[in-house]
Amino acid sequence: MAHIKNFMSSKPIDIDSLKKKAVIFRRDILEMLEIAGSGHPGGSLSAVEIFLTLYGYQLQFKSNNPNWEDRDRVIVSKGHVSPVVYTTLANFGYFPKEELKTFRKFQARLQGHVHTKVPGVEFNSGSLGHGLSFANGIALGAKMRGKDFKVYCVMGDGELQEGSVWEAAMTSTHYKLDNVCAIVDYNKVQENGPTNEIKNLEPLGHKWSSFGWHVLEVDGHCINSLKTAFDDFDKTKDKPTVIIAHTIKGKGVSFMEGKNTWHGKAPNKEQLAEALKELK
Ligand SMILES: Cc1ncc(C[n+]2csc(CCOP(=O)(O)OP(=O)(O)O)c2C)c(N)n1
Repeated sequence: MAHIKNFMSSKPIDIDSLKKKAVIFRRDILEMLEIAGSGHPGGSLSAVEIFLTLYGYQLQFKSNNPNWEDRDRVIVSKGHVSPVVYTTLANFGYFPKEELKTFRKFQARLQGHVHTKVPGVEFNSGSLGHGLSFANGIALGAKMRGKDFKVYCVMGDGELQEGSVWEAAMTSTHYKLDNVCAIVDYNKVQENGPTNEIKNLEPLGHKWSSFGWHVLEVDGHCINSLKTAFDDFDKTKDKPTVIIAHTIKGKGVSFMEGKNTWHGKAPNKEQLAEALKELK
C-alpha cells in the first residue's frame, strides 16, 4: 500500500488513512466548538476532505518551519471556517492539538476567524471576497522571483456573490497565473439559506470558464477525485485552475447536514455526544 506523502517528497497517497483522518478531523472540530460554545461547524465540516487532500497529498510544506520560503501557500478566504483550518494545522504538526481547546478564548491564538499569528495561516480573513486578490499578488510575486511554489485559495459558494471575487478572477487570467488554484467549497448553503435562493450562482462552471479559467468539478468529499483534480492543476499551463468541489454543509452529522441553522452555532454537550456517535 502506498504511504501518505512525506511532505517533501513526490506524491504517493494512502486514501484509507486519510479517510480515517477525516473522521478524526470532524470529531476535533465539533469538540473544539462545544468547548468554545460558539463557532462555525457547517462550512468547516464540508471542507474537511479539501483540507485533508491539500495537506495530506498536494502541498509542499514544513510544519516545523511554517515560513519556509518555498512552501506552497494556502489562502483561506472564507475565514470563518477556522475550526477546520486549526484542526488541520494541529493534526499536521504546526502546533500541539491540546491548543485546540483554547479556541475562541480571550487572549488565545486560535481566534474565531483565521489570522496570521497562528503558525501556518497566511492571511487574515473573515471579511469575505478578498482572498483571491491576495493569492494573485503572491502568485505574481512568485513568478517575478522565479519561484515554483503554488498558491491555493479556498472560498465558499456564498462568498462568490462578492463582486471583488470576479475582479480577482479576471486578474488571475490576465496575468496567466497558472500557479493559482482556487477551490470552491460548493456546499450550496450560506448563512441565511440556500445559495441558489439568495443569489443563484449557476451556471457556475461556465462563469469561471468564461473568465478564462481551467474548470474542474469534483465530489468534494471524495479524496481520490480531489487528488486527480490537483494532479490536473499541476499540469495546466498559462491559465489558473478552479476546482468546484461539490460538498454538503455539515457533512458527517445527520442533524447538521444541509442546514443553514448550523452555519455559525456550536453544539451543546448532548448534541456533541449525538454527533460523535455518528463519527466512528
Ligand atoms: C464581506 C462579508 N459579508 C458578509 C459576511 C458575513 N458572513 C459570514 S459567513 C457568510 C456566509 C458565507 O457563505 P459561504 O461562503 O457559502 O460559506 P460556508 O457555507 O462555506 O461556510 C456571511 C454572509 C462576511 N463575513 N463578510
